[in-house]
Order: sequence, then C-alpha cells, then structure tokens
Amino acid sequence: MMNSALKDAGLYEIYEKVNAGERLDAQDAETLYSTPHLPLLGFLADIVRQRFNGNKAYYIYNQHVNYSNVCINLCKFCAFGKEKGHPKTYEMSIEDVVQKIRERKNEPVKEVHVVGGLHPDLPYEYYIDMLRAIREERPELHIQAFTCVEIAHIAKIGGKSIEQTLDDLMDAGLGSIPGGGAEVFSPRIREKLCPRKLPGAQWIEVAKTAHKKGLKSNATMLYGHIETVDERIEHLLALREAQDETGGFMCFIPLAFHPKNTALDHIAPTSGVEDLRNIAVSRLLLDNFPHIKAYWIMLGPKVAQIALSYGADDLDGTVMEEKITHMAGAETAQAMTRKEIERLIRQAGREPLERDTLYNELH
Ligand code: V47
Repeated sequence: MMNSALKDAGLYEIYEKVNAGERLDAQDAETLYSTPHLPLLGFLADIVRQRFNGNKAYYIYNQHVNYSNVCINLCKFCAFGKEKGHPKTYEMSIEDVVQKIRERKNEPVKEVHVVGGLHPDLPYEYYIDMLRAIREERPELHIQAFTCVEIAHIAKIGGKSIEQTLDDLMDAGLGSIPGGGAEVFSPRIREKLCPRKLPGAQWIEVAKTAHKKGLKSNATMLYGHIETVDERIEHLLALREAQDETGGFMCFIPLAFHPKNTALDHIAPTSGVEDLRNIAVSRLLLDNFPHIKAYWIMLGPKVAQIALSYGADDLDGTVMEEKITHMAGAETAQAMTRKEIERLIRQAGREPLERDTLYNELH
C-alpha cells in the first residue's frame, strides 16, 4: 500500500535513501519542497525522527528575557527592534534582568534564554556583567544567550576577537548559544531584508568557533517571506556542512515569518501546510542534527503538536514573556504550563520528557 503510494507520488527513490540512511541531495530537497503529498512527506520525516528520538518528545521549563529592543540593524522582517530614540524603545539594566530571574525563583526554571537587539552603545562589560549577575542570582540556571549576530556585535563593541569574546562570555557563565539571527543565509535575501546584519558565512563562522570551544548552539531559518525554495535548500545544506565539521548544533528550528507590524506586512502569514513542510524537509535534509524543534510560540500549539508527526521531537518550552513574535502579531499565549505541553505531546502519541538545554532528560 505505502510502497505504491510512494511510487505514485514519485517519492519512492527518496524513501529508499531515507530507509538506508543515505544522505539526500538538493534535487531530493526540491522534490520534497514541491510534492503535494503532505502525509507522505510526514511519513518520510517520521522515519528519521524516530531513528534519532524514538518515541520521545522534549520540552523545557524555560524563561525568555529580551534585555533591549534598541537595534542598529532594523531588519525588514522584524517588529521587535527599534532605532535608538524611538518612543517605544526600552533597555533593561542588569538589575532589571536579575529582577526577572528573581521573580521566578520559586519555579523550577532550568534555562534562561537571553537575546536582544544590537544596541549601539551598551558597553562590552554590560553583557559580561549580565551573565555574571544571572549566575550569581541563580547558579543552577543554564544561560542560553546572545545569537551569533549579537556575539559578533559584542566583539566589535569591545574591540575583541570572536574567540576572546566567547572566552569572556563563557567565563562569565554563558552555557550555550540560541539559534537566532541566521534568517536565510543567501546574500540576496540579506541585501534585501537585512543589509546591516552579519553575513550568513560569518554567522556560520561564529557558530563553528563556539563549537570548537565546546559551546553548543542551535540554528534557525526564517521562512515564509521573499525567500525562494532554492535559497531555503542552500541554507539547510550550509548548516549540514557546518555540522559535519563540528557536530556542535543541538537543534534546528524553522521559524514561521509573522508579518504584522513589520515592513513586510503585505505578505500573508505562513499556512499550516508550509509550516509542516518546512519541519519535515529540515528533518529529512539535516541528517546530522539530533533535534528539530516545533516552536509553538510561532506555529501555534495546534500546528506544533501535529509537527510532532512531521519530524519534530521538541516543542521548546514554557517560554513566558515572549516579545519578538508577539510584536509581529502572534496570537499564541506568551506562556504554556508543563501540564499543557505534556498533554499536547501525549495526545500526539509521544512520551513527554522534560529536558535541560543540552537534552539531558530530567524525568
Ligand atoms: O533571529 C524576527 C526571528 C529570531 C520575526 O535557539 C521573526 O532554541 C517570525 O531565534 N516573525 C529570534 N520570526 C528567535 C529565535 C529562537 C526562538 C526560540 C528558540 C530558539 C532556540 C531561537 O526570530 C530572529 C528572527 O529570525 N524573527 N522577527 C517575525 N516577524
């Protein structure tokens, strides 16, 4: 039955490769991005998911802190970053950040995810001292902070190399690096949407430099704006190549573009089919990434739950106070309880497992 359905859909050769654990190429990715047979795509991605993660689906008890929205990059897809002097900007002092951590000290938070805009004049020490202060307030917390783009910016502000900056940040308590800022690596997209942002090749260099120091990181791709399928495939293949070299990526997160309040608000939001397709193709192409995250904040809990049958094995977490997607019109809640997350996972037929940032199982 399944064989003939795969043959009729022109997906049988890819199925054979997936079954044999053979690597898919750009041509296969084109086929997967264009097939109308979504359930078959899910079937294929599920083979790889299961190989990596069996019946488990992960979540984390985490907290987000966005220290400032002042930004010199002003990317067209972003509703969060604002130019210095704009009436809607804010900037948290280190004490404000510590206060956010303190507020949840009675909760079993395992990770704090700290990111912000590229602030023109916060000094190098601000970032170092912030990590130290968080560590002092709650030493057991894993600090996942500063995207590769922020790290390059912090290095520039401090007049230091990426290596030295990473050493200083690690010394102050940096535990891992989140996957943001990757967007789409294509120079065409960067030129059109985020010309001031760190070029894709340099984003990868920062990640690889971190990996070589033993620091793990995540990777993302922002899809559903003006990127072509080929640009998505190039992005995924560049990440796969970097991962072959270092093995330092933990997780890949396809991020669904939210157009509201951005300079691209004429673009329609992504559809459920596109969301599931991006999860599935990433799972199939990134055969060296242990985890694929369906970030419920951006997908909505319903699509994120279905994504667990399309290659994803992680829903992210409790989050709390998310700003980047909500500024861009997300209608999801800003937090989910453990119980709600576990229910979504169980109903998808998976075993919910609370994890720490490095995917150690906690229960
Ligand atoms: O880099 C900005 C994206 C990213 C919009 O590593 C937008 O586990 C959609 O990377 N619509 C930041 N997306 C968030 C991020 C992330 C989130 C959760 C977990 C992890 C992880 C990483 O958000 C930015 C950018 O690509 N973004 N604006 C928007 N309007």
